[in-house]
Amino acid sequence: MTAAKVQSLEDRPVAPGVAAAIDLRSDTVTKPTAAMRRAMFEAEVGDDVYGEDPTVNRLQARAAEIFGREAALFVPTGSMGNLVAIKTWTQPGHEVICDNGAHINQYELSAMSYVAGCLPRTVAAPDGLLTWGLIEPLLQIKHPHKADTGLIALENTHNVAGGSVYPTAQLEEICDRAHTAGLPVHLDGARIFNAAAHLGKGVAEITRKCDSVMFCLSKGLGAPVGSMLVGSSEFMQKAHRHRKTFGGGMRQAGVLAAAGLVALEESPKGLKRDHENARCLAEGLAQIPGITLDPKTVVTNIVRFEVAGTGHTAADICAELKKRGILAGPFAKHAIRMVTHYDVDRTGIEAALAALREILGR
Ligand code: TLP
Repeated sequence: MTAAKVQSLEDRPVAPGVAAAIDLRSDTVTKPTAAMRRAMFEAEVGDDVYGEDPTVNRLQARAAEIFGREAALFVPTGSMGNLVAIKTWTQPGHEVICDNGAHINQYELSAMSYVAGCLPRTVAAPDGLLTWGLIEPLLQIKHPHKADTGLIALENTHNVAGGSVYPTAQLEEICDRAHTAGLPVHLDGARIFNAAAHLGKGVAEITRKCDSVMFCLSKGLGAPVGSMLVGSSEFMQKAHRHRKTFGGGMRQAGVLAAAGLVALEESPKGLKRDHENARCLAEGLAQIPGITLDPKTVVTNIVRFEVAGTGHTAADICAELKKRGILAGPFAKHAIRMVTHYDVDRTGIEAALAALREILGR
C-alpha cells in the first residue's frame, strides 16, 4: 500500500492472514494513524547526529514548549530516556530512590545498575505513589559507610499499580523537599498525558517542579516509536552526550519524529475516551465472580485485576482469551493487565467482557 492511498484509519493494513485481534496487552500496540503515516511519508529529514534533522528539531522544540522547559531530546525508547536521565543526574555508586514497582526497577533489565552503576533503593508505596515520609528514611547523604543518594525517581501514571496518578501537591512536596536536600527528581512520565487528562490540567503544570521528565510518544499517544526527555538546557547538553554513548544517536530520524509530532498535537484529545473505556471495562470485570477489582481505582487507561478467586491462573485465562481473539497480559501468577488505547473501542471492551464471562462461567 502506498502512502498516497492511505486515506483513513480504516485503511491501515493488517498483515495478510492475521485476523485483527482486540489487543489489550498494552497501549504500545497501537498502529500509526493515517495522519501519522502521511506525516512520516512527507517528513523533511537530515542527519540528527549533526543536529540537522528539521523534523526532529521541531519535535524537540514543541515538546519543550508544551512542557514549559528550555530543552527536549528525542530518544528511541522510554527505557533509554530513563537511563539517560539517571546517567546524567548520578555518578557510579549512587543510589536511586524509587518505589518497588517502578518501571526503572522492575522492567528495565537492571540497566541503572549495570550501565549507570547505580543501586535502586526501593520502598513499597501505596498505589505506587511515594510520599516524602516514605522517601526521607531512605536518604543517605555523606554517610561514612553508605552510598550517597543521587536521585529520586517517580512514576506518573504508575504502570504496575494500575495507572494511578500523583496528586500534584504530593508530587510537588517531594520535589521541594528533595531540592532542599540537594537532590534532583526525575519523573518517568511515560503516560504523563494520561495523568494530565485525569487531573484536567496541563502536563507543564503537573510536572513543573520535576528536574527532568521522560514521556513516551509510543504509549497512549500512539506514535510507532519514540520518547522524549524534557528539562533544562544544561541537563540536555549532558543528556545528549549520554544518548550517543548508549547508541541512541539516530540519523534521518525525522520520519519517526513526524509521527511523534502528530501524536503530540492530536492524541491527548482521545485519552479521556480511553479512560472511559477502561472504567467501563473495570465495572464489567468487577461483576464477574472470582475477579477482584475496585473499579473506582481505575482512573486512567490501565486495568489491573486479580483472578485468584476464579481458581485459574492469569496465564490460563489469557490463553483462553487469545483463542477468542482477545489479547491481555498476565502480569503475575494471578494478576492480569488490560490497557485501553485508541485502537480499541467500546465494542472491543464489550467483546473482552463477554469472552471473560464465557471462560469463567464454565
Ligand atoms: N512499559 C511497557 C512494558 O515495558 C511493561 C508496557 O507495556 O507498559 N516507563 C513506564 C512507566 C512504562 O510503562 C514503560 C513501558 C517504559 C517506561 C519504557 O518504555 P519503552 O518500552 O519505550 O522502553
